[in-house]
Amino acid sequence: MRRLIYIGMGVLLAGCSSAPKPYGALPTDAQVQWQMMETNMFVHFGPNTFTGAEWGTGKEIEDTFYPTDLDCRQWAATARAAGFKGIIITAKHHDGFCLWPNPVSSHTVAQSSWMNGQGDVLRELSDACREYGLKFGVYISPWDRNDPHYGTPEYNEVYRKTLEHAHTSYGDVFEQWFDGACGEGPTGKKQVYDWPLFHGEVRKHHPNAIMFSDIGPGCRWVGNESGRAGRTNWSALNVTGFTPGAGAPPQDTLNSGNVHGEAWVPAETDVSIRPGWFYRDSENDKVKSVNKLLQIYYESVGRNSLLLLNVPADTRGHIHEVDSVRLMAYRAALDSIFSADLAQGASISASDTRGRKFAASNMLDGDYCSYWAPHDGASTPSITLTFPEPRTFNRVVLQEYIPLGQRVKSFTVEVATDGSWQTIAHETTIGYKRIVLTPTVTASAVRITFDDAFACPAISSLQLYQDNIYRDENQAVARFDTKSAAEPLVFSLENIADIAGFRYTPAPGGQEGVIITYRLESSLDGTAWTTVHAEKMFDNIVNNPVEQDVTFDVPVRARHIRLTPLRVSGDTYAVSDFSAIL
Ligand code: FUL
Repeated sequence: MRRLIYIGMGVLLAGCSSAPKPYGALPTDAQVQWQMMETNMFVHFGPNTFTGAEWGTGKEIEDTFYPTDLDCRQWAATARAAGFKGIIITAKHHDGFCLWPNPVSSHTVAQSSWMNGQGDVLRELSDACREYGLKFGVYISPWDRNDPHYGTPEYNEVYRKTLEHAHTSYGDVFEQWFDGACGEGPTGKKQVYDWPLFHGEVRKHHPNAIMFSDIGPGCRWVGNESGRAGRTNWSALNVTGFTPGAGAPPQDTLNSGNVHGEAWVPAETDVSIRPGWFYRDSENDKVKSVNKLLQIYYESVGRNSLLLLNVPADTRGHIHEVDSVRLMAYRAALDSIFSADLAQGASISASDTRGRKFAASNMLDGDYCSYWAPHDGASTPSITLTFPEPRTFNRVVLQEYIPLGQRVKSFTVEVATDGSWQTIAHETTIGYKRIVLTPTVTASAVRITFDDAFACPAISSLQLYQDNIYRDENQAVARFDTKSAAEPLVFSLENIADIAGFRYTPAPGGQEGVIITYRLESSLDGTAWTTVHAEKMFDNIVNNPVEQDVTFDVPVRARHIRLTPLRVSGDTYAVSDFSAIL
């Protein structure tokens, strides 16, 4: 009888402090390690660097690729100084050209006269990554416009061998990028990809490599190329019945994940520091500003996503100085924002704690593996930070302990000012990391209430910062005119002039409300109009809704230009800039 009582007490005590049970889809260790990298650098490099194309045709001669001074150590030094943890290189883009010699293809650096056919970009980059303590990853496009087998079942074996060669020649590979793009069109070649074969090949050589595609399995596309993860962003995704590419879930699903998704497939936000993915001299003055890069950081890393920022190499084979200087300024800005955690030195308490091991103080100890958790079933638990003296901040960082799954559905941030509580944010998901942008407040205490969760919250970290650098340009969205889909835009000069082209920039805010195709006319008097372009498209604009500069074949003499949208993503559109280029 006594023994039974002891055993009973033992169970009771253990129950008091036992760890919360995991909930829902869970990450592998490799996925947790990957997410902790937070920011990586993408490098687009290949024949397009020399032709100015975004998508090569596959017919480029091998000599097209001719970097005059390849320096992968400079890429690695730049990446490291900018805080990236790894580099992913376009080893083979859609044009099929391989940046490393391999026997599977006859369209590689070995067939070019660069370094007399002895060059190997993957060798140089993987060595440089090792030297600089960075991880090395590869983008190898499934879509191939050069390989004669593409569109036949034989291509799957060709592609497997390509993967095999790249994955067995350069040491560890932390990420394999499977791009879902295919521009073959309805009458083009159709390739039925053997995904299990490809995944098996990567897994065989690098069991911990994260495989990117629209639907994972390691991580998923975030659904746009503009650097924005969903404000609600679940790392779980329903993948059954979907394939990468045309068979992928809708882009807004990729952007937010699925609340009860069956598999852990966190979002990776890929975006370029320039308008295009490949280097062009003409874009040297269009490298994203520090402010824009900070916005991207907040809307990717700060929304439970990894950021993969593309910094293309130029025709020398260098990261161009405009980009590297910008990256250093971006790094300095992040360092200054995130140097002083204003939660440190505060006293912290919780409305409920499941045991000493899960104390609220765990959120302030800098150790991701220790976390606060309340009892199962505690309703709307909260944590409160109280400062010795009022503190001023505008960023609230929260991290869930994701080995237990993504659990929090919504939370509220309140601050105590003048003795009363006021709400400054009400948000949904947290995940690995959430950075909430709040108004600047000076408060004597902060309270975070977990309004809704699928299982008791498990919170690793709570931090507070003051950002005096970032200006939220999205606040200005309301300033932009919203127009109905066919309403034209008119730009008028003071006098008649030779107009070289025009610029159109969609309002910030996403893929909705973007002009896809248009008619462009000119006029001397604003009454009689002459067609310049009867129907033209802004290529890739829905995925990448950035500034578009369109140059006319010959300058147009006019005082007015008029753009009439023919196809718009949505019922209305909003514009931040429409103007003539002289
Ligand atoms: C897209 C590609 O089509 C672009 O060229 C670029 O490589 C981007 C990262 O992925 O799907």
